[in-house]
Amino acid sequence: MKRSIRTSALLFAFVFILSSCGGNADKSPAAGSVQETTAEPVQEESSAVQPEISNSLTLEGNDQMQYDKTELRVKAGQTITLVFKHTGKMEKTAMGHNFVVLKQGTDLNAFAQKAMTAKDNDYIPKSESASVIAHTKLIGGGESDTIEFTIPEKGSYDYICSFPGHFSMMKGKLIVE
Ligand SMILES: [Cu+2]
Repeated sequence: MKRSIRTSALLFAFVFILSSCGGNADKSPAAGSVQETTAEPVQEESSAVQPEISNSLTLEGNDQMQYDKTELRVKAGQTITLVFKHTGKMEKTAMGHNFVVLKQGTDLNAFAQKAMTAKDNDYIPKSESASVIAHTKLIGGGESDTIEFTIPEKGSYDYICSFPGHFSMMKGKLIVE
């Protein structure tokens, strides 16, 4: 009993010392405060809003080399209708966009490399056609293209714009549920 009283007295003293130290530290804004840069809340824009499951999709590309959505959700085994719009003003030779859904396991870098050489086919490389589930045509500012396709198997599929240099910026996931 005596011992525990002594311990709590010690504890009290310790806490007191700590808090008075803290007080002193506050008065001198020295080196210690440098490390305490407040961490900003991590914002994950792409996953902040979960898209609804719908097989009626719209997707846009713009003059800033961006898709407006990086995730799309659809149901497996049912016809998907995708309306793809280019909301920019630039010519398709300079800022052309398409939407290419690829089979699982496709090496995106390798595909994009091959696509660069397929200008005569809207940058869809014929040698890689086995990897392509569906694609729109290549469109420029103000244009749109609508396609229909079906994906029987559930899973996560990559989609990209295969215009040269766009794939690093323009890619997303088509989630099939
Ligand atoms: Cu593009």
